[in-house]
Amino acid sequence: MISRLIEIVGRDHVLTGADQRAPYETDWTGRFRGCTDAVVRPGSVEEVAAVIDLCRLEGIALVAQGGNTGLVGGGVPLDRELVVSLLRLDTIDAIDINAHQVTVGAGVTISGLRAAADRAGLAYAVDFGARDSATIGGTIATNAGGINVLRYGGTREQVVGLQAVLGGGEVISRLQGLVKDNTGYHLPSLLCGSEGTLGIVTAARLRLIARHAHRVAALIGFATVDQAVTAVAGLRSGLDSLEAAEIMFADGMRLVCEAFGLAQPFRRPMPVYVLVEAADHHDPTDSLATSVGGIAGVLDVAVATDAARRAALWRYRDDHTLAINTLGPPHKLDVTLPISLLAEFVTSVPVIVAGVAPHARTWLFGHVGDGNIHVNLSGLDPDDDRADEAVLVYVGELGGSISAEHGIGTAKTRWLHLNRSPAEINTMRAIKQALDPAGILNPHVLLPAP
Ligand code: 2HG
Ligand code: ZN
Repeated sequence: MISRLIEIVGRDHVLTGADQRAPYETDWTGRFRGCTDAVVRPGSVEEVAAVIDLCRLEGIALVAQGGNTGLVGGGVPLDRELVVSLLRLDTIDAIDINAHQVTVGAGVTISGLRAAADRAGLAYAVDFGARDSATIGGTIATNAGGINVLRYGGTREQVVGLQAVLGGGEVISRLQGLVKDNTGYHLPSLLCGSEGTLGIVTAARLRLIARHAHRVAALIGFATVDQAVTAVAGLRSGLDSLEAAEIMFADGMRLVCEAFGLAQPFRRPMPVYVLVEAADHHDPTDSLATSVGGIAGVLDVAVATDAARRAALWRYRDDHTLAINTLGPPHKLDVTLPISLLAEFVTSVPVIVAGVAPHARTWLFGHVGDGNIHVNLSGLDPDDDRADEAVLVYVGELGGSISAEHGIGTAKTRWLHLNRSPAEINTMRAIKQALDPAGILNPHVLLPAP
């Protein structure tokens, strides 16, 4: 098998040494650790197709991997799968200014694409903390969300077309960039969010957006979640340029400041923090200030217009993930709640967790603009998922989603039924069977064992 893989991609791109394989075998948090016999790094769609075809014929399971920033154990070889790394597919075609689109390889990072779009006077809408490592292919596989969903939607909304190799080795390709194209099932939408179970994305045609020359960020302190939610609703109505609205809490803020030696943003800690950013062709600072001025319950505000001060405010938010990881590999839950139940959820979750795992700590933060809260639990054994279950069952009872933007991976397959009916799960199985008849693509991800 190894020698046949070498024939396809070349000796340098089949990694078998323990040191070479190690970075591909463990996830970013360190919670999901697997092992593989080889990491194969194809350099073209033809090579991806040949690798899949070989695996299909030999009945060998594989896991596709981009920047390995996933958080649900969906991109590492937990069952000794072959790892197919897409990082070499890193070309960015010339930006199509007239179409506001670009075609890029699956291995291009979010930062790389954002920089290329910026040079052309445009922007890519999806953005989040792991931007320097996360790849286009991985973000399509997981339908990644991030901080700008409020204004531009998630990854699926940016994907105009895809090139991918399906489980049978067939290549499907639709990269012409036709925005209007009602010629049957929309396969890019189907592959987006399929977590590598239906095909491996090799390239994408992506929508670009206008680049805004003026940006302003504001960190606002509140006493309660309800006040924060009402404030964000008000900002959304009054401020077309609102791009992000993130929520943090006193304990997370303290942890970030302690972990990285940062000064607290305000003279005294706030129970709830909301970080907002607005971007426009004209300076939105006055509009933001007027809108914030009309909000009830604001305890304190810090406004940042220049890039350095905006970055300093965003550090408080982006560094939550890193700060929590300093406490050991966390359990990560990523949920969406109906916005009206957000305050109840935030109050109840630590109590629910403490009832099941008194030694665990609950950390909450997330994208308040779209109801997405990241629930991180520290102090738990990697395999002890009683607290995870308690939280996810509660999310299901509230009518929320057990995976907002990170995917189901291997971590949450057993709870898929909390959100999806037997008819839906059977439909997903039928689609999987049709597109990956040999069942070799990420076989332990997304769908629970029958
Ligand atoms: C974020 O919003 C990411 O920062 C990661 O989705 C969330 O670390 C997490 O739980
Ligand atoms: Zn997030």
